[in-house]
Amino acid sequence: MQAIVIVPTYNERANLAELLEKIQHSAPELHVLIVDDNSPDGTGELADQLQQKDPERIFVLHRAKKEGLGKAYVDGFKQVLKKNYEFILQMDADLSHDPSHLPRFLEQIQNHDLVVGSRYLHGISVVNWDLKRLIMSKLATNYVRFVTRVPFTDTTSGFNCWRRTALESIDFATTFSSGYVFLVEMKYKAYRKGFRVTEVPIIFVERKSGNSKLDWTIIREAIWGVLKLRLKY
Ligand SMILES: Nc1nc2c(ncn2[C@@H]2O[C@H](COP(=O)(O)OP(=O)(O)OP(=O)(O)O)[C@@H](O)[C@H]2O)c(=O)[nH]1
Ligand SMILES: [Mg+2]
Repeated sequence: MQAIVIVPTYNERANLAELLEKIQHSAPELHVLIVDDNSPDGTGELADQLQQKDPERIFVLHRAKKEGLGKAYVDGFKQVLKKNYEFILQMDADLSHDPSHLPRFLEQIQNHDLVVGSRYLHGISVVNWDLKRLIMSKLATNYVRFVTRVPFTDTTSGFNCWRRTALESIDFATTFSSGYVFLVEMKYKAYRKGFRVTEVPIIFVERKSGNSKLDWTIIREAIWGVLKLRLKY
């Protein structure tokens, strides 16, 4: 199996070692690419140390500065597409995405081109979110479905698995969003191109430390970003 998971990190020093251990436990053959944006808490140095312990399986891409999740992913995707990986996963570093779900993605991608991890496939599978956050996330997902007509129950999910051909079809030179909308933009483009998409249920656990960064600026950007996506593509 030639598969790799890309994990973008910004100040994830407290979570990274545990995450890598759990990935190895659940999917021992899966390679990992950590894409760190020069985190001030030293996540990048820790990533290098972990890489040196397992250089055949763990890789690190250091970026100069924080530019948002989307930009980090674009660089990560470009790097892995130069190698011969057939399946490319993406997941958060803060343990919100449980690596025990990985085998399910790898199973489903055998006969699909994009597998989306959904928090809303069977009711709501989110742990430790307050009502406000839950309502905002559900509203966001329904808004995206309404505007773009994508069939996903979780349109903003960041836990996904791509077949190489689907990922290659996305022209990263024209991806315009850097934050949450990037996750919507990629799913929308793959769906519009007719790739075989499906969802698997995931349980999302809110990070234990740190506050949510969701604020009105992000929400405003997301509302416009999704409209722009629908109008442009
Ligand atoms: N390289 C890089 N990674 C980022 C950046 N912003 C966020 N990340 C990472 O992307 C993943 C998702 O970001 P989170 O901060 O968990 O976003 P969230 O889950 O919506 O918000 P929280 O409620 O704070 O967890 C995490 O692994 C972050 O470390 C960035 O600018 N650059
Ligand atoms: Mg998070």
